[in-house]
Amino acid sequence: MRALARAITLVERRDPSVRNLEDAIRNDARVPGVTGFTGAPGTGKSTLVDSVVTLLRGQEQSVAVLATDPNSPFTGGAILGDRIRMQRHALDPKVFIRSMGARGHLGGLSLASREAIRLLGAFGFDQVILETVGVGQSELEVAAVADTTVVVLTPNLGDSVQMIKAGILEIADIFVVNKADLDGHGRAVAELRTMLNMAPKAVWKPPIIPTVATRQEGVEQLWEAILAHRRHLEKSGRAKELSERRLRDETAEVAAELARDRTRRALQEDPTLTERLLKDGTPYRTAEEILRTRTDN
Ligand SMILES: Nc1nc2c(ncn2[C@@H]2O[C@H](COP(=O)(O)OP(=O)(O)O)[C@@H](O)[C@H]2O)c(=O)[nH]1
Ligand SMILES: [Mg+2]
Repeated sequence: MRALARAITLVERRDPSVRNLEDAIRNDARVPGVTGFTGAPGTGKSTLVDSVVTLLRGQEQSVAVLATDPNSPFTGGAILGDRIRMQRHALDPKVFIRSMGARGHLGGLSLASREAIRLLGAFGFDQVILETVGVGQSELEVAAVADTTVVVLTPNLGDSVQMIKAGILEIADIFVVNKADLDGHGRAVAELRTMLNMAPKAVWKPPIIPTVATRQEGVEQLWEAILAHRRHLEKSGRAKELSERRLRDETAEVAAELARDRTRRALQEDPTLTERLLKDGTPYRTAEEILRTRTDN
């Protein structure tokens, strides 16, 4: 577990040595199921994830939770509230809980989580759960990494309006309307259903699962829905398509990262290059020249 935590720290920092990890783990072909939980802060994602972990442990499955926080540069540990909330799993060696930040650049979060998922697979984890904090870009990144994306809403309409604005409805494979113990829950579910019925017909129709995360209610139904979605991905050929697309996308993102690093280094190390750039004001030409002529990495 220490080794795993250390490796994830390297991945999170985008340390160049992660490239060597790849060779070490490539043959460990285990691929964990990856489920993303996303939604506005306070909707109950962490509570729900904790309940899902309990359910999975009851089935003897090992599970890793990565809580990604796009707002922190990187955290290297669990977000305090989540650590407290998930404390009951703290001593379970088959549960790994970790919060991850991105180093602030676009794509950093998805790159780091993809590599972390590979590591978790190599360490034998059956299931990986990603929880994202906040609304926006990070959620789209997480949806690109997860097999199944669960969008968590509550009877609080503000949440849903925010979701629609952020384009979150499109990325949902499953909707959870949590806090079913609160007033207005039935109405929120009905409104969501109406909204979904207006969407263009798709092969997969996202189900709406009501839950009370604090009482573990609806959690089994939620897991059933996740498994049903996974079966749908397999049967329709979409799973294969997604994993191939992910590898292509990831390669392009890694290439962009390497090129950026190489360019920064070249400009740092070569004062005449920098001088000419400043004098001519030609970033495109300079970048092309660096990528054509510099091969160190
Ligand atoms: N009434 C009610 N409160 C809930 C439920 N699920 C979570 N909460 C509470 O909502 C608050 C935010 O939960 P948390 O899991 O931290 O939300 P997150 O920010 O989405 O991870 C906490 O005080 C939870 O106890 C629920 O089903 N019903
Ligand atoms: Mg949380």
